[in-house]
Formats: sequence, C-alpha cells, structure tokens
Amino acid sequence: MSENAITRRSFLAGSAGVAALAAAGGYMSFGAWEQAYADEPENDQGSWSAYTMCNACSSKCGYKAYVKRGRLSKLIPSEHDAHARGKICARGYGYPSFVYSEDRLTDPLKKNDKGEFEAISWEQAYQEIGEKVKAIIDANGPEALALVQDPRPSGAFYTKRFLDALGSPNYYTHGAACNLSKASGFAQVIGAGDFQSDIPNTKMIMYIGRSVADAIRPSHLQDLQAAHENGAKIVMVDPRCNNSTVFADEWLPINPGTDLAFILAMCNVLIRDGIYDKDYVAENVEGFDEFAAGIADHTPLWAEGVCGISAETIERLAHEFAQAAPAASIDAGWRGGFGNQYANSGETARALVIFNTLLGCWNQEGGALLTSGVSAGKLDETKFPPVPKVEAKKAGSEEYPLASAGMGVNIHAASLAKEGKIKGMFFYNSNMVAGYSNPAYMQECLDALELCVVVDVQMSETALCADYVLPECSYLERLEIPVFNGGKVPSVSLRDKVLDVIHPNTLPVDQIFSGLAEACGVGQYFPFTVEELADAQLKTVGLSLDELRKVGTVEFPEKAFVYGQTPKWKTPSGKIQFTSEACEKAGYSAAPVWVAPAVVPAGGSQFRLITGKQAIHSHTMTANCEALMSITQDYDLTRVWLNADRAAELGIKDGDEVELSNEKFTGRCHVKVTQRLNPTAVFMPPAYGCSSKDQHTAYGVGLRPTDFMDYQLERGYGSTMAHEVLVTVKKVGA
Ligand SMILES: Nc1nc2c(c(=O)[nH]1)N[C@H]1C(S)=C(S)[C@@H](COP(=O)(O)OP(=O)(O)OC[C@H]3O[C@@H](n4cnc5c(=O)[nH]c(N)nc54)[C@H](O)[C@@H]3O)O[C@H]1N2
Ligand SMILES: Nc1nc2c(c(=O)[nH]1)N[C@H]1C(S)=C(S)[C@@H](COP(=O)(O)OP(=O)(O)OC[C@H]3O[C@@H](n4cnc5c(=O)[nH]c(N)nc54)[C@H](O)[C@@H]3O)O[C@H]1N2
Ligand code: SF4
Ligand SMILES: [Mo]
Repeated sequence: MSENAITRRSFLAGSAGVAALAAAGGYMSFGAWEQAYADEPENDQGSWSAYTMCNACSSKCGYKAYVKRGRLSKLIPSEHDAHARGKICARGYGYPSFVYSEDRLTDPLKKNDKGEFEAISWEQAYQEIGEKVKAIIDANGPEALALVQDPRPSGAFYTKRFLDALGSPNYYTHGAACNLSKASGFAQVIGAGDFQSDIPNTKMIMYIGRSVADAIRPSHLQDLQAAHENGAKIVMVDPRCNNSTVFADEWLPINPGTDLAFILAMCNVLIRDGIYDKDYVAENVEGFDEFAAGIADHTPLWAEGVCGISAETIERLAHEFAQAAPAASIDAGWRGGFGNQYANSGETARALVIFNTLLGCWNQEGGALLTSGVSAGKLDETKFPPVPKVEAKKAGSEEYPLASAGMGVNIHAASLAKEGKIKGMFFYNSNMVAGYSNPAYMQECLDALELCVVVDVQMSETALCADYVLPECSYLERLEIPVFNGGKVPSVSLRDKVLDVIHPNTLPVDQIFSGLAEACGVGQYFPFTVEELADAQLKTVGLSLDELRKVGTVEFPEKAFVYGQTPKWKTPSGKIQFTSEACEKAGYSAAPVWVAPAVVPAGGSQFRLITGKQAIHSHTMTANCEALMSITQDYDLTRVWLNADRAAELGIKDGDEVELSNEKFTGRCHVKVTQRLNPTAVFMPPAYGCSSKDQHTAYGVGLRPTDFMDYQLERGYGSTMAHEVLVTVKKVGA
C-alpha cells in the first residue's frame, strides 16, 4: 500500500470531519439525542430553524427543520408543499440521521494503480479531471462524454449546464430504470409524459401497478384516502395485494406483464357496446377506426386467457367505468406496472391513455387532469450567460427513438463505454451500477471508461467503479435552487441550508459542478452563486429568496387549474393520437395491440421475479441508514414472497430459507409464504443486497433484484425491462 493509500476508516480519521463526528457520536436516534442532553439547561445558542425538502426520494417533500445545539432536532412537514401537504413519510423522518453516519464521504478520492482510493485535495481532483476531460474532447469530441443524474433541484440545473457547456448531448436521468416507458408511451398519444387523476373528486379510479401506500408520496396517499372516504369505487390491479388495497373495493391479482391485454379488452367492451364518449372522440382523436379494428378480437374472453382476470370482471369493470365517466380514470401509475418493467410497457402506457380518452375524462372534474405549472422565466444574460445549444443527438436516440428526449436511455450510454464510444462518464446522485440493470455488466461498462467521476455522499457501488469520487455535503447542509411544482394549484418550494457543514471538505453540488466547469475550461458559464441564481429565478415570478426562505412554499392561486378546458395536444397532429407513425417505425403496430412479455415462467419451480417498494426504503440509497434498516431487521423485511399454493407444491414453508437462481445469479434468503401474490411470480423487496463493503449497515443484507437481471432494453422505448426475469426457487437443503 502506498504511503497515501488509505482505508475507509483512515480517510475518515485523517479528515477534519472527525471532530464533528465524535461530537455527533455516530448514529443516534433523535429521542436518544434529546435524552443525552436532557439535563442541560435550554438555551437559544445553536438553535434555529429553516425550510428544506426531504432528499430520501425524488418527491422532495417540504418541511421545516429545527436545530438545537447545532444539531437537527425536529421536523415539521409543510402544510402547503405540493407533495407533503402537512405529512412526511417514515423515510423522511429516518433518513436525516444519515447525515451523522460514519459512512459519509468526507474527502475527494482518487483510485490508485492498485485500485485503492486515496484522499486528495479538491484542487488536485479538479485539475486532473479537467485535464482528462479536455483530452477526451480533443481526441474524440464532446459526444464521448455522458452524465447520469437523478433529477434534484440544483443537480438537474448544474449538471445539465455543465454538460451543455462541454458540448455533449449525452445527458440522462435515471428514467430508463424508472418510468421511461410510461412517460414515452403517454407522450405518443397525448403529447405529455404524465397526468394526474382528480382522485379526491373521482367516482371510479383504477390503479395499475401503483401502490401509494408502499411507494409513498404523501399527497397521493392523502388523495386515495379522500377518495375512499368519499365513497369512490377503487380498483387495485396488481399481481401482489399491496398495502394500498386497504382502501380499495377490489384487488385483481393480474398475471405480471399482461396489463396491456386487460386494458385493451376493456377498450374493446367500451367500443363494442358503444358506451365510450363518441362526441369527445370525434372531436379530439386521430386514428380511432384503426385502433377499433385492431382490437376487435381483443375480447374479454381472450384477455382472460392472457391476464388471468375473468371475462365477466373485465366486462363489468368497463361498464362501471362508462357509468362513472367522465369522473373516472385509470391512474397514471408511476413505475411498478409499466414504468420500465416489460417488453410491452410503452404499449401499455399508450393503451392506458387511450382508455381514459374513451371515457372523455381529460380535464373533467373527477377525471384525469393535465395541469400546467409555473416556471422560472428568462434570466439576465449578462449575469447568467446562455450556453450555446448542443446540436448533436443524444446517444441512444436513434436506437430508441420513442424514448422521451429529456430522460434518454442511460444504460445504453454505459454500454457504449464498453464499445469504446463513450470515454468519460459523470454520475450525480445516481447509483447506476446497483440499480439500473445487471450490476456485474454495469461494472464492466464503467471499467472500460477512461474517466469515471461519481459525486455521492457515501461509497455506492457506482462510486466503487469511479476513478474520482467527489463528496457532496448532505441535503441538510446546502441551499438549492427552488423547485416549481405543478398541480391544481402550482407552487414553489425551497431546500434551504439547515445545518452547518459537518465534514469541512465536502461541497454542495453547485460548487462542485462550477469547479469542474472551471477546470474543464468552461467556467465562464458559471459566474454566479446558487444564492444569486435562486434569487434571480424567484424574481421572475415576483418573489425573492429572502421571502421564500421565510415561508418555505409559496402557492400561485391565480394560476390554478380550471376544469373543462381542452388541453393543447402536443402531438404531431395536434390531436389525441390513437395511431402513431413513430411507433410504427419502431416496429409496433400503429395503434396499440397485444404485445407479449419477453419471457414466460414455465411453472414448477420457475417464477417471474417482480419487485415493488417498501414504505421504509428508497431504491439503493436508504439501506445504509441505520434508523431505517433497524425497521427492516425488526420486521424481517428482506424476505421474498411466494404464493402459498405454489410454495406447498414445492414443499416450502413460511420462514424457510430458499435459493433463488438463474443464469446471472444465485442467492439465498428467507421466504414469506402468502396468498397475497399471483402464483406465477416471486416478489423481492428492492432495497437490499448492497455490495459495497463501505456501507457498513447495508452491506450483504438480503438479495438485490438487479443481480438477476440481464442487460436488455425494450424495443423503441429503451427501458430496462426490470421484470423480464425468470428465477427458479428451491428450498435450501431439499
Ligand atoms: N417507499 C418508497 N416510495 C417511493 C419510492 C421508493 O423508493 N420507496 N420511490 C419513488 C419513485 S422514484 C417511484 S418510481 C415510485 C414508484 O411507485 P409505484 O410504481 O407505485 O411503485 P412500485 O412499488 O415499484 O410498484 C407498484 C406495484 O406494482 C406492482 N406490479 C409489479 N408488476 C406488475 C405488473 O405486471 N402489473 C401490475 N398491474 N402491477 C405490477 C408491484 O407488486 C407493486 O405493488 O415510488 C416513489 N415513492
Ligand atoms: N435495486 C433497485 N434498483 C432500482 C430501484 C429499487 O428500488 N431497487 N428503483 C428504481 C427506480 S424507481 C428509480 S427512480 C431508480 C433510482 O435510481 P437512483 O436515482 O440512482 O437512486 P439510488 O439507487 O437511490 O441512488 C442514489 C445515489 O445517490 C446518493 N445520494 C443520496 N443523497 C445524495 C446527495 O445529497 N448528493 C449526492 N451527490 N448523492 C446522494 C446515494 O448515496 C446513492 O448512491 O432506481 C431504479 N432501480
Ligand atoms: S415521500 Fe417520504 S422519502 Fe419521499 S421526499 Fe417525501 S418524505 Fe421524503
Ligand atoms: Mo422511480
């Protein structure tokens, strides 16, 4: 080991952060912390409060954070924040303790020739990364660079600006591993990637692979509860009886990957029986006849054989919908059913918005709403110089022409690294290696890069593949630019700095990317501070940073949504398109018809591997949070679910240890035997199986679904097809 080579513990010990950590005493619950200081007299020293937003998932719920003795002491959710609406979830309360974790990154790190990380200065990191970026651009052009980030307020702005300034179009979100197919499929039909059902006013709502009580956004959960209390008919379509079903009238345990057949059969009934909104369709739709002809044989009886829901139920539900319309809709969903899961996810998304169109429910009270938000206006160009537009096309846009341009196909970009076409990649708040596709394959891709830079707060699996790891301060230690939220009443919320920086050698995202830009020779596009940018953005909507700091959230009631207006359909024809030339070119039928999932389990000991969120964890990022992981341990939440009848056939009992295997991976865990699961599936919680030893709480606990995945992408749409995975299950020792 070279003189400077360090282990994780020693880089921690060598940093100035050690004093702060010792003071913080590692992880302590808020209660324990309060207790430890219970005898000390109260005083105002070191006490203050600020409005911020949770960072434990992309919902970014707003709350007011209170600080006592310089340490976070309590959180009060913001009443007016669009996503919190006065509540935050367990992750929101538990995750802040991670700020005090001993596993936080404290210094910039560089991988040495032996593959070990050494702490280096920011100056050295910037200088070396800058030189490498310039060399890559000189030799290969800026298109050889790519960046992946999870859309956070400042992150989205600074990382995009950085890449634009370098002249690279290869900017990606985590979308291909989340909701790319949904957003892209919707866009083909209605010209928008999302909509929101008017749930509090609905008479009938169906959720297809969306569980608001597990995959939480507090506002969504409150809406579902309101609908339930208002007596709405609520239908949950999910191979698994998820926790939202407590609010539902019906649970339909559909065969995974067959929602397309189910929706098309309901469309078939509406059209066959003439109970769709004919006037609405005549006025707004292009391609109705072609669609109707294409699904004439997609009858409920046919669908029953595919999706496992009886023809009678499909007929009845279609009629109930027609009766409730226009105060009825299928919810937009998010990821679970057709966000990125199957070979037919994009086509399922198309079918879903076509079904809602047949109900004539767009922008109707209780229907499905396309709301618009408020956004920051143009800024003073002398202070915020515009970056020249990048003309080149994003890598993957030709191979996956249906993928929403804003998201792109992130793992395709990584695969180009293996082919030597992408040479340098940046990751911000993204753990591609563990979460997007097969980790072993992802690692091979990143290993092929000339330069890999990861900005994180802990040693993620992606960071382990990096040449340079740059430590960001935590979300509670930084101010970010404001977040403009759409909805019935648009609003703007702020993530203000709550805590003094705990590890002095960590920096916020704005400074990191401004510093990188400077080192790469494009610093002229960053001659402003985040305070100046936030204030300038807010001024364009009649506010200021100081004003927003005082209240956390400001609503724009004058821009409130009005029912009954027909939206401007941003499609090629300006109409709702039941047919799409782009889809046809990509090899699909112009109007959606049945497309089978890519794999089918053979039965016996073979199952389809599916996943879904647990309310206490997010993706790969929270398993290393002791406060949240202790709940996992208390309730034995790493178990995979197996259908009780299938388990009995295989001689497997509740609590048994089983082995799951396929050609990619073999692993063991305990099993929960239940009637709450479709017999063709095995359900695995998605937050576990961390393979980074530097995450001391998460490492080695449970299994990780991506380990069983292959590198594969949905035709045209480019999603990762996360549920097109087969595994065999056997009892250990049997
Ligand atoms: N607790 C928690 N909440 C979160 C997040 C988190 O990480 N943790 N992340 C946020 C983000 S980024 C996202 S994308 C959303 C995700 O929000 P959702 O899409 O609601 O989340 P999931 O739990 O992945 O999937 C929902 C349900 O889909 C079911 N499902 C699986 N396969 C199929 C299928 O073939 N058909 C149907 N009909 N259902 C199927 C699963 O059993 C699961 O119950 O959650 C957000 N909220
Ligand atoms: N195994 C698994 N894979 C999944 C999912 C899953 O639940 N499990 N969910 C899927 C879905 S729905 C989505 S949206 C994507 C999400 O994919 P990502 O957006 O990549 O989310 P995470 O996997 O949580 O990884 C986030 C990374 O950001 C780091 N991080 C946390 N806070 C900060 C911060 O303040 N600054 C910086 N710079 N980094 C920070 C975390 O330590 C972590 O390494 O993953 C998809 N893939
Ligand atoms: S839903 Fe929970 S974890 Fe996500 S931002 Fe809101 S409080 Fe945080
Ligand atoms: Mo997601």
